Amino acid sequence: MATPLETWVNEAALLTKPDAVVYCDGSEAEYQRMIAEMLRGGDSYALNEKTFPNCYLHRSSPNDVARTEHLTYICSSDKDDAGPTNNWMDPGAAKHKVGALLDGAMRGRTMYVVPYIMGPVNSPISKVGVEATDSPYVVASMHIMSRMGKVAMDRLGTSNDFVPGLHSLGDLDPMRRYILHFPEEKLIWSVGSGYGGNALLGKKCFALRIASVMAREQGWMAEHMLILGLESPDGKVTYMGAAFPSACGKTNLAMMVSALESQGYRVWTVGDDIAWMKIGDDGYLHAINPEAGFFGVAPGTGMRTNPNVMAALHKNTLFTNVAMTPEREPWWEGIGDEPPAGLINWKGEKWDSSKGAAAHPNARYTVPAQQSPSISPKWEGPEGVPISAFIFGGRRARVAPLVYESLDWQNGVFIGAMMASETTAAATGDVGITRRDPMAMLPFCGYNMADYFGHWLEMGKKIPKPPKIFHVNWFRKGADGKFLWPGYGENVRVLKWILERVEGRGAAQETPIGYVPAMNGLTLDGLKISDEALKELLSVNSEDWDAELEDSKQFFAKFGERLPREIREEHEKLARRFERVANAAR
Ligand code: OXD
Ligand code: MN
Repeated sequence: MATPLETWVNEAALLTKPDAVVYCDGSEAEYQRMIAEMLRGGDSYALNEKTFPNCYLHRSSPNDVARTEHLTYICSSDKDDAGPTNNWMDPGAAKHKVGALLDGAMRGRTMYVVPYIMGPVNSPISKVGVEATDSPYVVASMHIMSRMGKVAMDRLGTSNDFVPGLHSLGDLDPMRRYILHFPEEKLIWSVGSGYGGNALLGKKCFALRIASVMAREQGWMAEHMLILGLESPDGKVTYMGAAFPSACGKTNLAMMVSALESQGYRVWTVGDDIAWMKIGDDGYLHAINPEAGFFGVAPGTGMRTNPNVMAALHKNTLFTNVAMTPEREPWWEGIGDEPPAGLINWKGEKWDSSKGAAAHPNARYTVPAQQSPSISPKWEGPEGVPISAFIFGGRRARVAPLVYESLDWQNGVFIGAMMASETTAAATGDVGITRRDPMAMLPFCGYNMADYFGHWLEMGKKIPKPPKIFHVNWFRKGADGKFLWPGYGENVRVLKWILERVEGRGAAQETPIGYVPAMNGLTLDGLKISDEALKELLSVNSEDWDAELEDSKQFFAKFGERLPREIREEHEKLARRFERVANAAR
């Protein structure tokens, strides 16, 4: 008798009509076969074998370089279950419409069946997914980004406990591109794109959109969070999860080389993008990184911003839409040197500065996580790591101070819910527009965000030792338009304050938005920063916050009656705290 996996694969093959169906085993030989297939396809190139062994450059179709949020749908039976921040399609109508695009889409191609585990192989928090795809680039990327093939088959056996995802490149026409999620069925369909976030279905589609639904149903959390461990001089490691929107520095923070290393503070990487968390027997929320690799933004990455990842990228790495030097080495803006003569841009053209950026602003590297010198010895521990702090953050030129701590869990959930950030190149659309992005999950929550806030509030009641909640902003600018804070390795100074607050220490001042470091609260030795800049970085400007209160009110109004009462209450309390400060100053 056919197993549930075979039954699903047979149905998928009946629809897409591939010439052949190949079950992937996850072996090195299979990886090399995929690479050979990519090289034959003409859009991939081997890089310099001496300096970048086993590294390849892939050029995607120029109209397929980022996540396409406007073509991403949640297909719940009831539109309200998708909520006002998601695109919605009726599940039947979606299957009809996109089924027609998938019908025969794999003719002349091979369907690769990729069984994969999200999370460490033996972790009870991990889950199995299966992606059927006609893209060798996707298979090769899944080799790096997940534990796949035989290990996943062994875990799955004959069980039906897996999330199926059907992916076809289709004809790569954005007019026929859809990324569909069926949250009730726990099914994914993606057609018309080969871009990572749209096509590596284990990542955003499963590990966030579908998993967020499962997490609410089953009492755990699936979040768009990096996971790091901060080691203190006594050798103790305190783990933190941080949610920032796409391309706001999660990877750099997770892999940071600490500016306070000589004082004994060091950062260990557990994950750089996604955290799955369950309450452990010790009362802490325990986090695993469901992924096995980093799919990071290349431009802006260099020895100054992320030396650990630069060390990791010299072998076994797939680069997408970066530029290439005459020595066949990858190159991008911000790598640290001037563009060399003879550079070929991401489109494969001879580059000169009149052609704009040489690498696409959302060019990526896909690299095994274990290659990072900063990888935590605990990163594959089946029990996950206990989380002591959550950090929310965004890209804000004004408004949010460098760091502040919430008054309590409910207030922290509200801080996450009103998070906003200036948009980046990780998704198609305008760059630099401020948008509300609650918990950095706006593009990734598989259900109504009002219910998602409710789930956070419920979790707060269930976790015996809940993480403390903070907010950071590395991107605040002064009147001269320059960043006030140096960022990168210096961010450890902020993590140190967070650690101290978790331990009940750390000098702070209470403000209407929460606790901000006192002027002497941060460890600043060895850093050149003026008192004025520090004051501005830590200031809470009531005019900015009035505008923030008004804008967030409009955002929350979208959810109508479904918005949890606690969020409305927190909004009112924040407004009242500002009023009290204003009255006292009169
Ligand atoms: C990512 C994203 O690729 O958030 O991680 O876009
Ligand atoms: Mn991300």
